[in-house]
Amino acid sequence: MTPTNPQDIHRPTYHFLPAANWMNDPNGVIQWRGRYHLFFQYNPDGAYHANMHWGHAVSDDLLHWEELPVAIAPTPNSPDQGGVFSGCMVDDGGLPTAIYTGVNDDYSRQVQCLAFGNEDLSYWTKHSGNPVLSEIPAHCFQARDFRDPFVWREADGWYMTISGHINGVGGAALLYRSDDLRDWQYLHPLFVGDSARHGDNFECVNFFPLGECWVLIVSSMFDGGGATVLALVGRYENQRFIPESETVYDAGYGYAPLTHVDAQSRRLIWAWIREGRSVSQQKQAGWSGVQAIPRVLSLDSRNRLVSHPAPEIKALRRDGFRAEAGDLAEDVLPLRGLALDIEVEFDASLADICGIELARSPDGREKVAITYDARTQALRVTRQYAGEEAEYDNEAQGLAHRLDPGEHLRLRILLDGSVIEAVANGRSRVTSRFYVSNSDSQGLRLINRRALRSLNIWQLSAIK
Ligand code: DQQ
Repeated sequence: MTPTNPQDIHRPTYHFLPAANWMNDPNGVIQWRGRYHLFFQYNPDGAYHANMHWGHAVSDDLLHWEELPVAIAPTPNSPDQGGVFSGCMVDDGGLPTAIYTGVNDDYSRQVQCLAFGNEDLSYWTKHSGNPVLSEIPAHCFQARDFRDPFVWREADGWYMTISGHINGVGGAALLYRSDDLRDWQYLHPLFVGDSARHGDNFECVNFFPLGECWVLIVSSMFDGGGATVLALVGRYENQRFIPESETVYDAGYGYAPLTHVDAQSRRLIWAWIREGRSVSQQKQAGWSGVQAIPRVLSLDSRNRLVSHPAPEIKALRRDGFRAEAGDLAEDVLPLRGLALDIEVEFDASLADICGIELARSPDGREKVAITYDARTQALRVTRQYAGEEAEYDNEAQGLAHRLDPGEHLRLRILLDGSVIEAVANGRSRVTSRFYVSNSDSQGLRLINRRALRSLNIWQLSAIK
C-alpha cells in the first residue's frame, strides 16, 4: 500500500473516501439504530480494482465518517472466493442482512449470497447456505453478468432485481420473489432495455417507488466502451416496469448509484465518483475513488427526477461570498478555493452562454468551465490544463438541459480537490474530475455576469 500524501491537493477534503486504496460502488447503505452505515467496494491491497471486499464507514450526521475495519471479505474455497461484489442491505425483522454477489477468480461465475450483521454491524457472518441464487435463466444471460442484487419488500414478500443483459437485445433487470430471502423464485424480466438507447449491459439496478411513480436507475455499459447512469420514471404494473420518461442521471464520472430510505423517509442516493487519471497515477497517489455527497431524490410537478445534496452539508459552510445582479464590476471573483459549495442563478435568456470557471490559474490557462448554452440547451463541463495533459481525461462532458418557460438556470456546484459535482435545476447532473497542476489554480470567474441573478459561494470545512 502506498501511503497517501497529506499535501495531495487532489484529495477531496469533505467527500468520504477511505484512508487509502481503491474504492468503488456504494453497497448496502443503511441507517441502523440512528447511524448511517456506508459499505463500499474496497481493495485493501492497493489503489486498483481487484480483490473486492465490502469496506465500512459509519456516520452520525451524513458528513463526518469513521472508517471501520472491512465488513465482508472473500472466503477461500467458497462462492465469493474471487470477490465480494456489490449489493444491498435489508432489515429482516431485526436481522441486518446483506445480499451481495460472490464471484470466482475470473468473475465468470456470479452468484447471490447473504451475510448477517451483529447488532452494531461491526461483525458479519456468511449464510451457511450460500449461494442463495446461482442459476442464470438460460435464455437470458451470458454467464458473466448476473449481479448486484437490489431487494425491496412488498405486501406479499421480498422482491429482488438482478442486473445483466439479454444477448443481442440489451441490458436487463430480472425480477425474483422470495418469502425468506433464502429461496428465490424467478418471475420474469422487470425491464429489458434497448441496447442502442440503454446500453448492452446493466449494472447496479435500483427500483423503488417515488411520489406516485416508480423509478428504475441503471448503470449501463455499452459494448463499444463507455458507461452512463440512466433514470427511468414510470409505472409498476403486473410486476413489470413500464417507463414513461427517461433521462441521464449523471453524464460524467458518477456511477453505480445505490438508493435507500433513511429514518426521515428520505430516498437518498449515493454514488461512486470514478477517477479521470491514469491507473499508474492512481497507484502513485495511493487512493482511487470517492463517494458522492448523498442526495435526496424527489419528483417535480412534471414527474422529472430531481436530486439535491442532503441539506446536512450546509453545516460545513463557513466564509462566503455573495453577489446579486449588477453587483460585480469584474468577472474574476474575489475568492479562491478548492473546497466550495456554489449556488448561482442566471437569466439564461440574457446570454448565449453563461456559467462559471473554477480551479482557474492566475493566467487563465488552466481551468474547468461549467457552462450553459441557451442556443443548444446544453450543460457542459470543459477542462483545460496548463501543463501536461496526457495522463488526464479532458474530453468535454455534458447533456441536454431544457429550461421550462420563464425558468432561470440554477446551478449547484460542489468542488472538492479534484471532484466537481454540478447539477442544473436539480435535474441535470454532470460529475467531473479535474486535477490542477499546481496549488495556484484555485480562482473563480463568471462567464457572462450580465446574465447573473444571484451568486452564493461558501468555503466548506474539511471533515477530518
Ligand atoms: N462494480 C462491482 C460490480 C458492479 C460494478 C464490482 C459496477 O458488482 O457491477 O466491483 O461498478
